[in-house]
Amino acid sequence: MITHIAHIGIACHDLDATINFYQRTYGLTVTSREVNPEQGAQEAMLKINDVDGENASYLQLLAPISDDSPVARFLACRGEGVHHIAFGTADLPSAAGHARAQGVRVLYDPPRRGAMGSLITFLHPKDCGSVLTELVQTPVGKKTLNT
Ligand code: CMX
Ligand code: CO
Repeated sequence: MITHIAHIGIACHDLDATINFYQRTYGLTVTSREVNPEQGAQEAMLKINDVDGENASYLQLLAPISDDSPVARFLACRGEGVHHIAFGTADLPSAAGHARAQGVRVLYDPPRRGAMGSLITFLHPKDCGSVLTELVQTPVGKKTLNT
């Protein structure tokens, strides 16, 4: 079952400049900044709401660290903008299995490591009305890798 919007992923060329825009314009602050080599991206998580724990919502700002990464290819084809939406769930295998049973391609099985110690998988955008969709499970009682 999906419980909340975990984050909205935004692709950008310059991570520092984009963080600065969201700080300046909306007063958002960076909860976590990390590099995910497997995803070929450096990223910053900016918290949107006041909810702590598993059900918080974030903006995920993404810049590529390699030219053959999904974010680099997206930037080359479409330019900066919304890259994906991420739904939160307490049971990722079940949510992914439910989507698969509807004929939606699940890209990672088993799930991989996402931002802040989460487990993630993606649903193919061609099966989701051209929306790249991520499913996220945050470890219970754990807000970030560092806590
Ligand atoms: N949103 C919507 N459609 C997208 C898309 C996106 N982000 N990325 C690609 N597509 C579409 C393309 O427009 C293309 O459509 P057309 O055939 O109509 O032109 C189609 O998907 C295939 O495009 P492609 O460039 O050949 O595909 P890629 O090789 O880039 O692969 C995908 C697409 C979804 C399999 C790949 O981006 C992927 O594996 N994504 C999951 C991983 C990821 O995005 N990681 C970064 C975020 C990490 C995180 O959130 O933590
Ligand atoms: Co994401």
